[in-house]
Amino acid sequence: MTQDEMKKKVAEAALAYVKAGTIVGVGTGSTANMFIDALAGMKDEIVGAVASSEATAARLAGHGIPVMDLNEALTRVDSLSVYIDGADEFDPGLNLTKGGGGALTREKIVAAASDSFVCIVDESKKVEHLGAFPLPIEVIPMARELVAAVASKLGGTPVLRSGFTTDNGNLIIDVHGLKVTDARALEDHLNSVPGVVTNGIFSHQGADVVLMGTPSGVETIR
Ligand code: ABF
Repeated sequence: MTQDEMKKKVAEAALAYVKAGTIVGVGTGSTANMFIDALAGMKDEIVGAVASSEATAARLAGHGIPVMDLNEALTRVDSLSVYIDGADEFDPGLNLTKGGGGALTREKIVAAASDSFVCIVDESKKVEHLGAFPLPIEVIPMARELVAAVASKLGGTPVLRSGFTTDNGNLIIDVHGLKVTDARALEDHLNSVPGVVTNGIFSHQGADVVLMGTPSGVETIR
């Protein structure tokens, strides 16, 4: 099975977590795109979807799936029923690194507004410790050098994502070479630096379930 076929299988398996009559949170990236394509077959059963990026909103709308603003959605319901999204890495505690696509802040907001987070990945995303994938940090432009210095002090190598602006008008610093031994502590530490919008560690908003595509089928990890 190719990597794309594994992604497609997990995207389809995630439909089992979509409840009829609810509003669904939808992530960003190639695996999330396959989920959106699969969700199109259920579009008449759900109230709508909240998107974690402009790209996802456009793809949902292209399928005729009603796209709702998060604030509008939360005036109608207390929370979204489920958030379904990919990841760049996951560890045995279901902590994630996300943000390779640059949508980490909106992804974390939509995940926080959802009752559960179903993460859809192929087996290449499984790691013992986060950190092999460069950790993205969304920063307000003025704080770029301040945040880079903090990342260097932690032993990482900060690299500004060239020519990239987030949907929120900010920059991304990708931190290479970090050894993440305590994902929760690192997430909190980086988020405490003024000018950091958020970082790509999802420990507070970690996955409740990971659906991992393997050559022999979809593995469910809780
Ligand atoms: C988003 O898409 C991200 O947070 C992560 O960076 C990426 C995973 O992409 P893909 O599904 O294309 O591997 O979910």
